[in-house]
Amino acid sequence: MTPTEFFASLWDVYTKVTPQAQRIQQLFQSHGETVLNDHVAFRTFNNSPISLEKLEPQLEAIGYKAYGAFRFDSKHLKARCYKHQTDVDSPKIFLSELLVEELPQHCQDIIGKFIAQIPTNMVQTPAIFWSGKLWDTPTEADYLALAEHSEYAAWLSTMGLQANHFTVSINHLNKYPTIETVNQLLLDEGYALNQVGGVVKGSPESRLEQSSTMADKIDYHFAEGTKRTIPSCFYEFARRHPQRDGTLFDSFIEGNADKIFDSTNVN
Ligand code: OOG
Ligand code: NI
Repeated sequence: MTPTEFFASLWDVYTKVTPQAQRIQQLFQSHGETVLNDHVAFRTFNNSPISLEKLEPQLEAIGYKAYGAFRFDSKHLKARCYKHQTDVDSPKIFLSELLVEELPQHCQDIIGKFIAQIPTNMVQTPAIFWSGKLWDTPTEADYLALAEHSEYAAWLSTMGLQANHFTVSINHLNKYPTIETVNQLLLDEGYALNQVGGVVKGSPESRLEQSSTMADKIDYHFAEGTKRTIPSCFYEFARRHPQRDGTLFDSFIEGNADKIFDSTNVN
């Protein structure tokens, strides 16, 4: 599988639950822009058949290599970022995992029920990254119990493995060269932006500025038969700045990422 095929499949699955991404991409295109992706991100459970460690070889299989590692203590997460070894225009990948053992016991029990349903040899090809939820539909009670302690866990219980966001590279836009012009366009079009810690995460001095929409909402039918509108996936916008040596900063920033995660919050 080529990276191009990998991202095309991811985009198909992602835009089915994130129609705003398709619309916003078309909005940029209608202004003459070519939209390139800076990165995509995935979420998973540690100590499971789909842990970061088990998924990583499938990224390596399409030519990717890890080059950074991150910790989010209050969210009980760790993450790594990956870039393509030869194709500099191929989107970067951000892969995080929930440290399940750090959650309260009742949350661990709920997540344990999901993990127990995943075959131990589940990860065989890069297509695992759009396989969605690999367990039975959760109950609304379990979903809400998880959301109280980990929004990430609640989101993952319903959405599973899929790109939780694509990210427009502002560096490749012409008419919207700054994060402020991008955000203004989105606000003018009526999109809700993630406001946690301010709309713009990061600064030119930190070499990375980011903003994101709040996730689209989908109607979800829980195991009890109840229906609720829940967050699906979101769209991000990133502008990278040159470092002292003139090259663009190409990693991620924990202080920014911590707030981007909140784009799928229920509460
Ligand atoms: C990932 C959040 C981090 C970034 O660009 O810093 C991130 C997530 O929401 O799963 O994508
Ligand atoms: Ni991101």
